Amino acid sequence: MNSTLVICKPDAVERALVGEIVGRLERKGLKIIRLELRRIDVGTAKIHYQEHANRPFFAELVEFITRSPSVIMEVSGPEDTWAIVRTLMGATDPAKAAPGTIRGDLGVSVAENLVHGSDSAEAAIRELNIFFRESI
Ligand code: 3AN
Repeated sequence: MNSTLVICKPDAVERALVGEIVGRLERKGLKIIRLELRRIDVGTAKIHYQEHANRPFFAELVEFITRSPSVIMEVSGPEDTWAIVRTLMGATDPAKAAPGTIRGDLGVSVAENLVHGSDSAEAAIRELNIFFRESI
């Protein structure tokens, strides 16, 4: 499995940064296999973020990811695509995200940090199955 799930979150769509983010993935050499503009529903958001269910920011996280459309993508590369995407994304906290990364260059908020990428090969399979059920 060399595909991973990438989401341009509502803040990225609202700020018209989808082209910038997709362009960075493409310039790196990754391929967009599927791409869909979709407002994520609350049920799907809770399943997707289930590992954070007990965190204090869970309600805020679900509210944010469902407030307006996201761009949901399957992205493919030769191997370990999830790890390549995570490097391009930068650290979760934009204060720690290195310049040159998506979050380091474009974001200032830990809650609204523009992009989601699966954090392991197993997570990629799980998350692609959530968002593109028919494809797995
Ligand atoms: P990443 O998105 O880098 O994998 P995670 O998995 O630790 O980061 O967190 C998932 C999402 O939860 C983040 N992208 C962010 O939107 C939100 N989040 C993480 N930490 C906080 C926090 N301290 N306050 C608000 N939202 C947070």
